[in-house]
Amino acid sequence: MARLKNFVDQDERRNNFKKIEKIKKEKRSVRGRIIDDWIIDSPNSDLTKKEMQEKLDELYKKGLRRGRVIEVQKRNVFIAEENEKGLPETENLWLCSVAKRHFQRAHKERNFVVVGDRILFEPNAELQFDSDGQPIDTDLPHGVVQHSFLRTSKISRKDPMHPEWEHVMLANIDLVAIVASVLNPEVRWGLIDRFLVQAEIEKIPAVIILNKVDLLENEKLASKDFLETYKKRIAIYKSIGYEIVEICALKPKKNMDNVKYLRKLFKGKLIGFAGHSGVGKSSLLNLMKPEFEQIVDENPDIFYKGRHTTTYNSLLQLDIGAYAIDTPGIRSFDINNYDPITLSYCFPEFRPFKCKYRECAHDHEPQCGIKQAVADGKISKERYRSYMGILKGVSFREGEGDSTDATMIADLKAREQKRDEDLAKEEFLNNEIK
Ligand SMILES: Nc1nc2c(ncn2[C@@H]2O[C@H](COP(=O)(O)OP(=O)(O)OP(=O)(O)O)[C@@H](O)[C@H]2O)c(=O)[nH]1
Ligand SMILES: [Mg+2]
Ligand SMILES: [Zn+2]
Repeated sequence: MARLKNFVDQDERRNNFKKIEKIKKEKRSVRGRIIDDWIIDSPNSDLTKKEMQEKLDELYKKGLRRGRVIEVQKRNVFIAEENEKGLPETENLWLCSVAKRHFQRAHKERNFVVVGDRILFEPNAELQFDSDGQPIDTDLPHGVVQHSFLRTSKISRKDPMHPEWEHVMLANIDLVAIVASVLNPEVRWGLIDRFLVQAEIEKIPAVIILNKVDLLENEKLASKDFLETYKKRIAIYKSIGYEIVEICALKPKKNMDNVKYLRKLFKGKLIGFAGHSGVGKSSLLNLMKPEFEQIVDENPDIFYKGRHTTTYNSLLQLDIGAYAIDTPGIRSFDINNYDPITLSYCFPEFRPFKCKYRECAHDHEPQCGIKQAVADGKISKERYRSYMGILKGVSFREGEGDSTDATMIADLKAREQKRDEDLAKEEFLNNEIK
């Protein structure tokens, strides 16, 4: 949900036309000039810690302030000023644009500025313009983002439109909540595995939240086979040591223990919520008492329409003493290609087993400790398959636990078709009886 609405006065819009043209011209003129002082604490700089602090103190003296990006709307960045402890004060908001000299970089990087980023901004009373060049009228004080701090962690994927680009989805989080619904839409274990790999790479703790467990009681939706596989999967993740919480966001009173458990787990952290659209990320967040309710579409069939209810990433303060980033559901989650050693490390249950060759990809190599462990039932076949899928770069397209748009939509369509056929059959029978 967009945190703040843009109020555009139609008449003023026309009057500002000339101003906008002028600004566009200025923007064009800075292209071609590369001044890369975006990351203020870049690891490439040879400043000592003390020198870095002096550099920062100088900037603070000049009037720059520290802030946290809480929402990005096209070219506008909503910032919450950080307090002494480095925590964002979400009641102290600023509407900022990014300094023009960084535009060159912004053109090349999709995720130049991401929700969760820590930045330095300069208070400034200039009028702000949206991506269509329209002025924005808000009560918020204005500023210009001058620098960003290096991200301490991130969850990213390959940009679905440009696989060679990285799409950073979450930045500077302390915990990633991987949210899936058990059914409607059906849990995609492969997607969970890919999120876990990203969390392991970045050393971010993760919790798997399985929502909509109420649907497991519906025999039409949850067959015996489904339930069996489902229980087996939960046991697998638990045995590896991952936190996994089953919940029903619609009936919190019925599973208060788990709600309380999550509240305790979340306390004092910045949690990034990630998962498919319609799995209940916003519904879960609402149980954590956010500063304002996240919009949830009550229509249980929303996921059939492939439309997102949450449309922007946004950082919220929670009443339980934590922060959360709500994200719009993703359709596909294709991660970077990793070499076998790095990828194996991201499967913690693989770590105790040794192979003959250090470079072993655990594929066709002889005397492979991992394959032996799979054969001995010490590593689950399912997770091994996930590993192979990610290694070969096919897991997001085919195979078990797949989570692409294409398969998800095909799956939903097949179910819709079956439902229509059942209804037609019922109708036909009713007519026959008459
Ligand atoms: N049966 C059932 N439905 C639920 C539960 N939690 C949420 N829902 C429904 O699932 C739908 C999607 O919930 P949201 O919270 O909007 O899902 P989201 O993950 O935020 O979706 P996006 O914002 O599109 O990414 C809504 O219609 C909710 O009412 C649950 O525990 N059980
Ligand atoms: Mg949502
Ligand atoms: Zn091996």
